[in-house]
Amino acid sequence: MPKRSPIAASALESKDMPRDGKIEVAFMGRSNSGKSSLINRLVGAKIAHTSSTPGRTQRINFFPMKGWYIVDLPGFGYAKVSMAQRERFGQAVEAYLTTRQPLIGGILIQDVRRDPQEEEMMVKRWAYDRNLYLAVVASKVDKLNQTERRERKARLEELYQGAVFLVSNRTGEGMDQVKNAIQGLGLTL
Ligand SMILES: Nc1nc2c(ncn2[C@@H]2O[C@H](COP(=O)(O)OP(=O)(O)O)[C@@H](O)[C@H]2O)c(=O)[nH]1
Ligand SMILES: [Mg+2]
Repeated sequence: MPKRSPIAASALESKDMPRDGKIEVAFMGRSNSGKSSLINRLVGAKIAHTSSTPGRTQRINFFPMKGWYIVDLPGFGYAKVSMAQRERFGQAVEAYLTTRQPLIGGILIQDVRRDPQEEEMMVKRWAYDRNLYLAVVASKVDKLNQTERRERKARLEELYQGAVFLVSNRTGEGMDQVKNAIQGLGLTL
């Protein structure tokens, strides 16, 4: 994999975000859910920082694509940062999700073995309220056997009340579904 492509912007406040009006798709998920790995897989390059230490992504990062941006949002549910820090990320993310004009949709990533919690449901509600596209992606499917996969897919689709794509960032399984969803928005990877 190529090492890194430049980040166009890394911001907490809207004044530091791109102003070129290009479309944005936000990648969201709990820390350690596999968000950075998914971004890297989709792009085919190590642009997002992956780590076994959760909570590394603390700013909103904009990765330039062909005429649009992948926006890597800080992972939610990370306990080891201070309350003040958490507040700050939370507010920045909320402000971004509720008001950002170039934003047309999101990819919500979660570990296939977990059930969605309050934060995931908030993301789902946010997308619904703004009438934005949302793809729900369940990662780490390589950790499950075929029976477990079927069970988890059914359970997650019931909880989310919609389609859930099962993927492995390790093997690449299921990646085409995510690519198709992005291409379905008229965007090129
Ligand atoms: N087995 C497996 N491990 C994964 C997968 N996706 C991510 N990981 C691992 O989970 C950890 C967190 O991944 P990362 O992409 O940094 O998650 P982030 O915190 O959500 O950005 C790392 O150790 C990854 O190697 C996957 O699909 N399968
Ligand atoms: Mg990350």
